[in-house]
Amino acid sequence: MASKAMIKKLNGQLNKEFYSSNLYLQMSAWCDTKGLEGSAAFLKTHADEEMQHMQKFFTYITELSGLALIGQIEAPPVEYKSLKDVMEKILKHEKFVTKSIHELTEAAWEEKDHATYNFLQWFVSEQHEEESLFNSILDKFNLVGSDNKQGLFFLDRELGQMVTTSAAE
Ligand code: OFO
Repeated sequence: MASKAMIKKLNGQLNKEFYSSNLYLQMSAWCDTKGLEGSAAFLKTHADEEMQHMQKFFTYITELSGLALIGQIEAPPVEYKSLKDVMEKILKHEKFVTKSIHELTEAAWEEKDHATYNFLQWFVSEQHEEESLFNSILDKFNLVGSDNKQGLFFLDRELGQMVTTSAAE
């Protein structure tokens, strides 16, 4: 059985996942207004994934007979300098989430809460994958250079294709 302190921490993470979803959805809206339709679709799919992460915490807390608490969620930023700026901010945010998941995992280990420790392992892997994904996207931006409009066009198209590919899997 998870402690009250652990339920509180899990609820904290639930709200971070909610914020992640809102952040990526807002970024998707920004991309749409800039004609970056591939990136908008990619980010919208990513926002949906974050909502699924939120739901995983919601379900787990409920299974523990805890009360899942949706708190006040901060509004995400609305303006971005460029698509590269969006991707840099995502990577920074994902690093923040990774740190938070690792702190939770360490707390579960210290409390000998094996079920929660086990539940969190999925998120440890997921964070590793997400950081690696956004690192590779940023590598491509660095390859084409920030002022290369044709490069941006192809990157946007590639991001859009990533949605089609993952939907087909
Ligand atoms: Fe980006 O994985 Fe959840 O927050």
